[in-house]
Amino acid sequence: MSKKENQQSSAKDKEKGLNSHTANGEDQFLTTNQGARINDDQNTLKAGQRGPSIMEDFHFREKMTHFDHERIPERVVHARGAGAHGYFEAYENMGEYTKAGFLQEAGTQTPVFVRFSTVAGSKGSTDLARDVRGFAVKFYTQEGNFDLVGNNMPVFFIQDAVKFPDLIHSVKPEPHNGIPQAASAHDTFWDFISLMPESTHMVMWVMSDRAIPRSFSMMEGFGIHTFRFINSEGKPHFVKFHWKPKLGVNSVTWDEAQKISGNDPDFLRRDLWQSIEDGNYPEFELGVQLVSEEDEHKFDFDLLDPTKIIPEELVPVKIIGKMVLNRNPANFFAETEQVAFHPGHLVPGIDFSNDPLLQGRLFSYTDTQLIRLGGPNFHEIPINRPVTPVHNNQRDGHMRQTINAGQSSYHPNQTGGGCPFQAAMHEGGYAHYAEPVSGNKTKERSKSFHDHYSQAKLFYNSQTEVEKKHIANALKFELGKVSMPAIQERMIAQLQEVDMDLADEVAKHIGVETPVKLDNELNQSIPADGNPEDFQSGPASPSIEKSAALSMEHITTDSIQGRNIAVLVAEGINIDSIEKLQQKAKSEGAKITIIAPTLGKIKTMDNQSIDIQKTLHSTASVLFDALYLPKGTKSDELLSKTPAAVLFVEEMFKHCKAIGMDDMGSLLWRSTRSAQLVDNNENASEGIVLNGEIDQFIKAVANYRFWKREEAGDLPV
Ligand code: HDD
Repeated sequence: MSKKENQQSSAKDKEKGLNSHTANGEDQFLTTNQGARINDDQNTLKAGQRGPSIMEDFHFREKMTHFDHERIPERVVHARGAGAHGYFEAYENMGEYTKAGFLQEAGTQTPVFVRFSTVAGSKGSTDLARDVRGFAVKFYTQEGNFDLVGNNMPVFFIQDAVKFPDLIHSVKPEPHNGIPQAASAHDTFWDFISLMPESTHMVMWVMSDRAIPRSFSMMEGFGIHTFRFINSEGKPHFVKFHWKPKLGVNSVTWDEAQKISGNDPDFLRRDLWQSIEDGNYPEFELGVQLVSEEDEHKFDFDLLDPTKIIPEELVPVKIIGKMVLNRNPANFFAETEQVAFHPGHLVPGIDFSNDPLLQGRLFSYTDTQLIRLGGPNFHEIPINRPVTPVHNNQRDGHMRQTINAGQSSYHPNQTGGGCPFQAAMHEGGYAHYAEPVSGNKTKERSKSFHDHYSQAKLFYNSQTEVEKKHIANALKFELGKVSMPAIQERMIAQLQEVDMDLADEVAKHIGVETPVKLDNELNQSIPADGNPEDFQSGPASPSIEKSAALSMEHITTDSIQGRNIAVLVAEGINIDSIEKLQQKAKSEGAKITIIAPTLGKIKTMDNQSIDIQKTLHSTASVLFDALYLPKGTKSDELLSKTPAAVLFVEEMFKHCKAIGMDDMGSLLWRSTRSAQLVDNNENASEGIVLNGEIDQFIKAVANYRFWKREEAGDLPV
């Protein structure tokens, strides 16, 4: 078998491996765990029909005991998530930079399992919390598993892993009352952040709409840390990993996020599941930024500092492959819950840098799986198994599956003929990059990590006016919920370092007087014996003014794949345009949902009938990407008198989404305040298609948001 065939068969190997552990009760008898067939699963064994239950009922005891132990601890962070299977396909030979086998030949496919997640909320929290999203990918390569455990934002809050427990304690529900769930808008989070100037860059990202994505398939992913690629000659290159979504980067608004959280807390998980069921497979391209060892110090930031990006203007992103997610898990617990990622799962050709956040992570992930998955054998759980053989002298422990035959469980040995052998590098043995290191043992932080504001400013300056406005609104919401004035003041002082207008606007809203003088002593990230002067960040001076890649508005697509278009109807509707729209949407991977005041079938204008999928009470405008109003005199009149229908249209308008209609004289449309705003303000009319032109409407759906409407006037919804 050629190397390529070998790689391509690994997708099948992984599926086969999972299938061999997959059970399906179809056409089977109900049994106990010992395989005995069960005759009665409806009643416990009793002494007489109305008598006490009897201990002897082994079926009842086994069933109940298993149930009592069904729960495992949720992840301490990233507890809520959704997973999907798929494959990664390399575009070209990357041998010049890395010897990693899965990146050596165009067309090589590697099976992957991906888990997207929120960070702060517990397992049952809402998908649309304002939060970072986890983006973890497990590549089942022919050289073992490679895990790229990233987020949807390219930087992190802290520079050193020792602060991770503090960061997470501050954002989690407050310890005295357990409130709030899945929200950063509370005192302890902002207290910590305001005392950690290094978090300022990340705060800008988290306050942007990137923290409320429209879909897991419409967000970027980042490996964040600088890693190393090593080629077959041992030559290293620094590398940063990027995932670029085929569907562009889109988010919802904060008003929508809050309403979606009530209407469908599973919005993002459902969207991922449904897209895969519908055959609209989410796709991301993998990109790398490569920096030679010689260029390590040519930037005005430290490559090892995880609060910094390498602007794409300085080092372009080279696209090297794509990932397609094409299969839903068969069982949420077995796969999505039990999957165990680790940034230290590497293959030859990929290595670490000395980023102190990355180095600390290398300890945490195995440690957390030991408690979460109950022991040292979690690598044997089917979703975690590599497609390559596993042989070593690790033995025993809770729930061991492998039956390790033979006398020898140590190395070197004669009893086992010296097996299993160590692998030389040319046989694929992993050898760590021999980076020269020297220095005193010290807890100091490098001075090259002290600039906390330049890239926060670069990010803010790179946003469009609308994006800046949304950041300001997010800060008003979050800091407005903080009850301690001193915390609010410290945050305004941080914002002053980024942008004076932003700081002023937020300060005014929360009743803080500007300018606030930053009290250096409050920066408690300084060690006990440290001199505060040594830890002072200088004035923000980004080396470039703006970076287009930082604004979501520049990462768009013409595709309407994955979008959900609402169509409002009632008795007497004309279905001609619905059919046209349905065909067009389907051919482009979008969906339409027919919504009416009641469920069931309704009669159309020409006495046909159509099925209603949702009612105005069982759904909400915020769950859809665009709206279409077909004509029909009777239905239009009815809907115009239905307040929920009017609200639906107003909200669609307010959230700047495309609205199309067959007839600009639609009574429903005319009865909204949105229509008046459109009549009186040109800015408000963008994305409103009044002439029944389906192609024009579809173009507007692809454009997605028409932010100018936000300037046209507030709607009272
Ligand atoms: Fe982490 C989970 C991503 C810093 C400790 N992390 C976890 C997951 C993702 C990330 C996506 C969920 C994986 C899954 O779906 O199962 N973490 C990141 C990124 C970081 C980061 C991108 C910074 C660049 N993490 C970080 C630090 C530490 C941890 C600094 C501790 C020193 N992370 C953990 C953990 C978790 C985890 C406690 C909880 C569940 C798990 O590992 O499997 O070990």
